[in-house]
Amino acid sequence: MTETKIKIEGMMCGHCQASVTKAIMAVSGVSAVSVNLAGKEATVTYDSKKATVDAIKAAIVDAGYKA
Ligand SMILES: [Cu+2]
Repeated sequence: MTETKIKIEGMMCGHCQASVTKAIMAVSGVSAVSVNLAGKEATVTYDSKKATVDAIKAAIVDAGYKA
């Protein structure tokens, strides 16, 4: 498993945090997500054989935020 931190812009409240968490968890190969609202950062644990940072970032952008 690989752990990476991704900077996220545009989260304003707990709802945004939940949306981003859900979007990242939906990426195939992601096993854990911890979104820090105040720190504007997500810590993502994923299987590098199945998921890529680019795919995770794309999911964040699709959810309406900037990665
Ligand atoms: Cu919000």
